[in-house]
Amino acid sequence: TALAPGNISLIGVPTDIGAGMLGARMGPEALRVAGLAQALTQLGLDVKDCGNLHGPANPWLQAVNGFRHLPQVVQWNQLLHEALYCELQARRLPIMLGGDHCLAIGSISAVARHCRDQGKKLRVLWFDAHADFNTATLTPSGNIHGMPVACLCGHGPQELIQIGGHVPALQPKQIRQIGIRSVDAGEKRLVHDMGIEVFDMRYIDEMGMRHAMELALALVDANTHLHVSLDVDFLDPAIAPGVGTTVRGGPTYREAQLCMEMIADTGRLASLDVVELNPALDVGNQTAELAVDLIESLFGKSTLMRSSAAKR
Ligand code: 4U7
Ligand code: MN
Ligand code: MN
Ligand code: MN
Repeated sequence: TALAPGNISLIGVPTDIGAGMLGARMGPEALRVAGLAQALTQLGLDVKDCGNLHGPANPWLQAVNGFRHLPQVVQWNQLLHEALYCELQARRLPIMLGGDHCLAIGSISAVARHCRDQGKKLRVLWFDAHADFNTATLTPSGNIHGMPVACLCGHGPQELIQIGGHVPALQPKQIRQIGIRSVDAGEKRLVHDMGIEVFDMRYIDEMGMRHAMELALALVDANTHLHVSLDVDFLDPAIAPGVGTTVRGGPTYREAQLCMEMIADTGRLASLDVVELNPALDVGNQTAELAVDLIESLFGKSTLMRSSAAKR
């Protein structure tokens, strides 16, 4: 199997501007303290830590017209879009260290722009307990971390949907959602109408993670840019307590490892978001350490020389 690109860039985005709880701003530091750069270096990768982006503070205001902190969310995402696009242009593999999930608007719009430049196909794997497909009228909270997929598909405020210059940044058919188990009523309708392919927990219970991932990765080929957006609340809260929006009944440690290993096997991983880690809610630094462990698998740590029998 092909190897992932060897040059990694870490981009810290310390903000909780789109979340309903404070603390995700500490995510980048917790991942650094858990040894992310060292772990990747150990795997033979060349790691550059670009440090943190600097954006507006979180003013902790009420929603206005269905959105909380829209101007600040726009600013953070514009900064991230440019920084991540630069790393992609330099042929590096960016890892965005969030921060809350509203930041996927900036990161994935940059990835989509890069893929358009390069004539590459894009596949986005969205690992999350939530569908993140709310709009101003559907949202029960006004928190923009519940809206990034809708925004990327062109449903959202103009300032957010046009960050990458091309509206919509993404087509629903480029997205696969895995681990979903909490979707708001109106959001459910929209996800369905948009035709997003969802491997929810019910599907994973019935069919197994291996089958779900085989389908999620189907047709990924040598010309595909694979982007992983990992919301840490994807994981079962028993193993990942350090998130603001826990939903019980998530994937186990082994199921999550299998996801990462199957992605590593494709050799097509080209960008990654790690978001929604909230160190203020963690037990020790265990959720950050688990995230680092999973990222190591994503970059091939647990991949042994597989026999042909094991591959079947
Ligand atoms: B996350 C929620 F109402 N759907 O919109 C909302 F349940 O990035 C939660 O996936 C969103 O963690 C969770 O506020 C956003 C809520
Ligand atoms: Mn999310
Ligand atoms: Mn989530
Ligand atoms: Mn969350």
